Amino acid sequence: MGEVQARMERALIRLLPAAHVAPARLHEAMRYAVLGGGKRVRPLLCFAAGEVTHAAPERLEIAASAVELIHAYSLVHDDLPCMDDDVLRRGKPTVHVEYDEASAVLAGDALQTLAFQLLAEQRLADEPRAQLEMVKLLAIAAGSRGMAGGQSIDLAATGSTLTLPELEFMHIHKTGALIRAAVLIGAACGSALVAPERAQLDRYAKAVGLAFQVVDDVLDAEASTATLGKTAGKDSRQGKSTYVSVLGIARAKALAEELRGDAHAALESLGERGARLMALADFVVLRKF
Ligand code: GRG
Repeated sequence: MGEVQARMERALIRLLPAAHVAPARLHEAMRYAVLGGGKRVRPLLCFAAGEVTHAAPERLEIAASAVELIHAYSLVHDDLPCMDDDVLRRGKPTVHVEYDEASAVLAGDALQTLAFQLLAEQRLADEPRAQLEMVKLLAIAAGSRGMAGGQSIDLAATGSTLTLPELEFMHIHKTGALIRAAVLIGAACGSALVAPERAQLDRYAKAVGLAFQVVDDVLDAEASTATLGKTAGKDSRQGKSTYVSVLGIARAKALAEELRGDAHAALESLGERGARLMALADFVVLRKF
């Protein structure tokens, strides 16, 4: 993990516009949002999925950067006063606090478009068609049928109580879609998968995507602001439905375990090629931050 995280940091430093290039304030804000923080879970998943298809790390670091830029943009916009209104992210002031609201909106916008530029700029898949598929996967995952749609449902639902299926629907979109895209895009950087293997990888990605959110809800309820690097306990203060509010802590933890089991089971047919994905499912569920 450390190796991939360090490699990703170097790649992102290189791929983001330099801070001294005009418009310098916007480029500074973009670099502030992305560099020097975060667990890089999506890039880790992207690299691990690339191992299944023997993808070149040079391709994976670009594809994983594209996914991480979308994630970073979503955090910048999510923290804005018009959305979750938060002042702390990755242990430091949020982008609109450190810069200003307009810069935060623009930094998010520009990070999103840079992600697609990266996917279009150089060869990342053996076949042009597979590379176009990556662009489409990321676009759908980030858009109204993915993350942005999930965020919209989340904002609309604040203050009301969701049922378990409604909560699941929201999180499959808000958090799960981008995690799924990270896995499928990583795999697409290498040799083509046979349909049943792709289906198993997809099943894995969906289970891990949902497990990630269940654990996020548990950590929001149980961990401290200092450990998380973001404001803890916010969900209940904002009147949000979470896996903890709907199921209680014990059943939420049991659900995360169940999803970890499902993720493992999905990888069975991949043998050794799925070993790192297997370990990442453990990391996602057992993490403490
Ligand atoms: C603004 C379009 C738009 C979408 C925002 C993902 C999201 C939707 C909002 C983030 C709010 C949030 C706390 C969601 C819960 C799960 C989540 C994405 C947590 C943050 O991801 P981590 O833990 O963060 O991977 P790091 O900092 O480690 O990269």
